Amino acid sequence: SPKKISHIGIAVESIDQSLPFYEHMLGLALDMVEEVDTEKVKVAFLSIGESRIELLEPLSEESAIRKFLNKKGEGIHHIALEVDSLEERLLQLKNEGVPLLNEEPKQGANNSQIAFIHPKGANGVLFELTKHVKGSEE
Ligand code: CMX
Repeated sequence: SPKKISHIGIAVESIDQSLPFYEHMLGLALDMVEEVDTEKVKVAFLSIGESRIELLEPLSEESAIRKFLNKKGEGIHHIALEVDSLEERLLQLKNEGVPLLNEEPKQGANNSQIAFIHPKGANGVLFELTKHVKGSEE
């Protein structure tokens, strides 16, 4: 079973403009900022206990985050669960008929492997499954 909430993703128009609230008002520590080319997003991770908050800013008009912002505005975008074996879990979900956005793991932020469950199969919530890859920074 999943180990913990890896992170909660929040879609923002601008990381630069959003960060001060998370750092100075909420008092969270910034871990890192990274561009994820495969997803056409820039992300910022802030630690909170064992989990993190991920701010997502679109880098292109084709980014899923751009579409989300245009349709719904800023707000919670996804919940990411940390799993041990991503391939195994995806196969299991596929066999159960759960709609997956990608059946094969893809490259995520911080050298992780990720996959998404379609929100229509999960009560309107976009779930990401993520596997921490050894050697990447925690
Ligand atoms: N949470 C919940 N529901 C969502 C959603 C989200 N984040 N994004 C879209 N939806 C819903 C929409 O409200 C819509 O519902 P209705 O049909 O009831 O109106 C439905 O899903 C389809 O939405 P859409 O706007 O037409 O968008 P698409 O189908 O083109 O894309 C999705 C939606 C989830 C398939 C797409 O965003 C996707 O592939 N996401 C996975 C990749 C991703 O999000 N990458 C960014 C994060 C990267 C990272 O963390 O590194």
